[in-house]
Amino acid sequence: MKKKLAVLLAGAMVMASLAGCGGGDAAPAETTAPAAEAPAEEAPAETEAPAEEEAPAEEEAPAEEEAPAAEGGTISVGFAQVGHESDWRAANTQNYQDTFSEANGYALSFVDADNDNAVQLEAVRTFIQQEMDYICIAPIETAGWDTVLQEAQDAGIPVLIVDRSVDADPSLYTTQLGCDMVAEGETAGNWLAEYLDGAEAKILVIEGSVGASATLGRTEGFNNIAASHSEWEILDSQSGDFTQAGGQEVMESFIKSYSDFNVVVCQNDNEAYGAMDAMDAAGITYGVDGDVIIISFDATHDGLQYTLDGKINCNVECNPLQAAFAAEVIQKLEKGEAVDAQTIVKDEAFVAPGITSQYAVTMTQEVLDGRAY
Ligand code: GZL
Ligand code: ZN
Repeated sequence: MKKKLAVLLAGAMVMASLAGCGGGDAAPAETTAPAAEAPAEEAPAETEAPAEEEAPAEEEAPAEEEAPAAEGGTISVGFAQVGHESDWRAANTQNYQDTFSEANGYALSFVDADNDNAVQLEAVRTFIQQEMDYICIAPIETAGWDTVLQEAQDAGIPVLIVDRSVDADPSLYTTQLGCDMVAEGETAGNWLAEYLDGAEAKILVIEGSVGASATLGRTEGFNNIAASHSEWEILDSQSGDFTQAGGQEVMESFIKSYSDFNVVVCQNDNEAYGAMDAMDAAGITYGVDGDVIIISFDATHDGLQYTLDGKINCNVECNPLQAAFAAEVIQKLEKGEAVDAQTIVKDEAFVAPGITSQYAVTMTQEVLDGRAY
């Protein structure tokens, strides 16, 4: 059967894998048993987004995908990547290039969209014209995707939304995979509440790129917790665009405007490095022995080194090694198997030595040495 038609039928069997919500009940087995095969002429079934009250299953990284069956030939994959704004992004890109290698049976067309929405949309349209077997998109922003996703679907090309998420009809793409950004924001807030133990907080937030689901989710999650702490005040929140230069620039402007802050939330490690440079220049101390608490996200190697050194108090991980999940989806579709509509990539949090927390692992050299990125 022509590859595209086989994939369309497989798409018809796409199911959401829902894990039971909390409360100790064992999560039901993932619903990966394919529905009755839809007749060829039917469009793929709607891949209902998981119902609000049920969370998709959290996944451990699947084992390295073995090379696809020789008779399947090379699988062409177009990947429209956000850009090269951060260490996290570099690790994520490397992981995709290592996984979707020729040796593993893939022909990867990679576009670094340099944080430019127009470039990213253009890249996806080019992949459609080139009749890629699959398209992966790490969306710079959540908005503006319905039209081009419809074009890809009309062309019979399955789309995987990776790393971040889109504000589009879920039936327009095959799967979404990435970390739970709202949960990451809530972890940061819960840790801060535990650490402050009722003490006042005057908080500055250096947000990620405007309109990115990582920014929106981390902001929403942190604010969910801040809402129940009247002793906290969020003085200001500005985008540092997930870059070190952006973090430094925003922190310099914050220092000019505010003198009484005692918490800085940086929505990724590179912004935290920039914020630390700005505070160093202004003679402001931070970390476990300083006046200002720093919370960061990503838990990249250097970010965890700063956490181990006590410069960053809490670092919430977002695992960039996600390509194996995308390869698993593609391998399943190649075999006509059902795939999950959403995959949440597990992550955790880390705190500086001397801090113990129910929400995070206390950093040690062994923890740092044991990290994969
Ligand atoms: C998170 C990812 C974010 C990282 C930043 O999944 O989208 O984008 O937190 C990166 O480092 O720029
Ligand atoms: Zn409180």
